[in-house]
Amino acid sequence: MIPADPSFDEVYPESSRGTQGDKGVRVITLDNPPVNALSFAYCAKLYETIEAAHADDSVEAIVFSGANGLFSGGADVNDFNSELPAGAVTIRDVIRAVELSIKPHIAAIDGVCLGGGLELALACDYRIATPRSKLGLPEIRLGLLPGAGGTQRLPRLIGARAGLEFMLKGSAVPAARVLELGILDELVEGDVVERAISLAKEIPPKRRISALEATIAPDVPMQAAPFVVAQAHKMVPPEENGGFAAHKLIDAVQAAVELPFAFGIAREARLFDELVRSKASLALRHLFFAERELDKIPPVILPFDSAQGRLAQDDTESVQPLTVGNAGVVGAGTMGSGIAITFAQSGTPVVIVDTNEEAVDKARQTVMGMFMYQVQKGRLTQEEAWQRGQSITFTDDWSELADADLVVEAVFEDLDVKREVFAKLDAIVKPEGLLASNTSTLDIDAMAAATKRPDKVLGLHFFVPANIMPLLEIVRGRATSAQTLATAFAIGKTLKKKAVLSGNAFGFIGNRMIFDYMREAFGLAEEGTAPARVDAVMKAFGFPMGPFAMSDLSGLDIGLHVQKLQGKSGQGRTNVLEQLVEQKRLGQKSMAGFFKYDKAVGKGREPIADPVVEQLFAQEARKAGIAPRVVTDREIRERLLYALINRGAYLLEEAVALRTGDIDIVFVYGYGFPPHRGGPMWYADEVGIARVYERIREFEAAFGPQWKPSALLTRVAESGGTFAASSCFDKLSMTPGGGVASGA
Ligand code: 3H9
Repeated sequence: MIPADPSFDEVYPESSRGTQGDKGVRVITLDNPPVNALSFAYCAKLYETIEAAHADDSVEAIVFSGANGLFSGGADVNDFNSELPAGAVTIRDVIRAVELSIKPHIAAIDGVCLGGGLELALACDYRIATPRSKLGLPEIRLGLLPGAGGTQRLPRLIGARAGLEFMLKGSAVPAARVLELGILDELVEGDVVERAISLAKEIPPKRRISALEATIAPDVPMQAAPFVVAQAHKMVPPEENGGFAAHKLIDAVQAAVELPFAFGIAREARLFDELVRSKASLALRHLFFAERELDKIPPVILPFDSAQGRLAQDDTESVQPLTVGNAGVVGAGTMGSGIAITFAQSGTPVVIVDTNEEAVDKARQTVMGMFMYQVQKGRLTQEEAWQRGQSITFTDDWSELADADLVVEAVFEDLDVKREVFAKLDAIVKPEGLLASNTSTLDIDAMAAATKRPDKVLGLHFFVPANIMPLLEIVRGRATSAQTLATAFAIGKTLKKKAVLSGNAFGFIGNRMIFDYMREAFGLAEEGTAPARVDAVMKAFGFPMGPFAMSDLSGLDIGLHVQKLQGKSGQGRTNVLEQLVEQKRLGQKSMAGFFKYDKAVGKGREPIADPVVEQLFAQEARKAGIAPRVVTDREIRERLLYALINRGAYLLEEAVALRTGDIDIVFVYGYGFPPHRGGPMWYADEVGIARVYERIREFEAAFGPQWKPSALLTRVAESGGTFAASSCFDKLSMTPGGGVASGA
């Protein structure tokens, strides 16, 4: 018995109920804005619609299509957070109704077709799509597996190896490639629904992957399929370190290889249920939604007009971003070149300027070399590389920036130098152009003050290498306007970055937190723990590299420079960092830093423990009167991670970060925090805020005031709550540009 949903007619438009094509073809259009998600409520009505078509003798065939510019984004991820309501209709029931019908079904796909949407299509007799369509089973990215028959139908359709690869990658694959794989039957240049109707009128023979057709497609001989499955287990990360869903997915495909269809479906459902409750999936689903929150900016943070006693822009919804049709970059070093490549990759013409010809030539070579490398790797065609090269102008003539809609400066990290650049840009760039700094630490307001357009000044903090790293911190100054911010988020989308808003505070979100993390790593080394051990513990937690290898990668000279900018609060009770820099141990780039590097080991990127550095730490610690301590792996983990969490809580309290999810996105996409652990703030909730707080108090007693717990952390711990459930905004009264008037 399917429960009725009385509000459906209001919620879902007419097209959801199906229209009669001529000669008995019923077109059922998935229409559940914004992404036609197959929620329980929507599936209930879809099920009714499908069953009505099945019961109607005048309907000879059924075509599924999608409204809102896509086929379907899959099952509604929100539904997974609650228990299945009694009598709920799921995508599995819808698919079963399709499967049990003797009438032919055709999926007419135009646009995105993902997850449960593709599983519905897989249950149809035919699948046709427009060339712009993209199809995928991305459940693995949510720590899940395709749970509506995908793991059973796909291997039967295209074979175990190809099916596994498709599902383990979880990408949205262009239709042309999906056709090659054999998932689609036809690519349709014109109207895909029209084509599906005419195909349906031919009443095609059934081509359905179901209980009736239980054998697996032969991309590998049947005998080899178990071998493919066994190999796959070896190729994915271990279960406890981000590979939980992958192993379950492989188990499900093994069931497709070994068991009759109905048994395979049952196994898939059991494995899906296990995953949906797993910590890793909860964490990944948190990140999915956190990512979609990023550009939702509460008006409370916008510039405050103190004379009027109200926000300068009182309606963010109505703010339209400016169009950025071309961009400029100042500074042709590694960072500037990377930013220019990022713009070129997105199809935005860019001018890159430096003061001397030598730097400009070097940048030209770096950028062109990068495009050629991508051609060699098969990621770009010669023509694409040529086009990208053409879209970048290299020059030492600053006047070429005059027409730029946006200029990003990426010069030396020195406030005086940057202020000079901003003053110069203000005089050259058209008045409506935005001026951004790529600083990783410095004061955006001080730069804005060097211009007559502070409302158009902001930070755009890219991460190295800028053309590869997905994170972008958008930094708002006191005067940055809502329109400037809206434009920055639009640019973030164009550049395919995860753009996170930060207040204007030293180090913004990511670096400010990483300084505390590094402080503890350094402290542990000073207390006698080898850098290699600290790194090993953090790698075991899931980071791709530990803190010392990360420092070596970014450069010890850079670390020392930042430490000096930080002043007293900088890391370290000893001068080990200074000494290493004096010895020209600058990190990976000089083949020695905290670790040694050898070209023969891991292409010179593999850190090799160096007793010399351990001795240096011991010697300097003795001089500074730091007693050696024996620490457990757990303490190493706690000190590094809880330092992140406490600083994250301060940043929320100070409204530098807007939401815990924003911080988590920064750490997952900018610093390699293991995604299956959801980011530092999500992880804090998982450990329990009370427990984190208690340890932080112990560290405060043992190590000093740098461990003072934040007021927010204290409040959440005392109330027995979680970060996820506590919003900063309802408790804090904000002042312009990121300050907080009272922490009450
Ligand atoms: C699945 O199918 C399991 C099955 O195997 C069977 C189980 C039994 N659910 O990304 P956007 C929302 S698991 C709920 O900004 P775009 C999103 O939160 C699912 N909500 O748009 C946002 O809401 P808001 C497998 C969803 O155009 C709004 O839609 N499928 C879902 O850049 C717009 O999203 C996936 O993993 C969803 N499935 O990209 C696909 N999808 O406006 C996940 C989106 O309130 N989705 N929303 O912030 C995507 O990849 C992209 O959203 C999509 C659109 C490509 C569809």
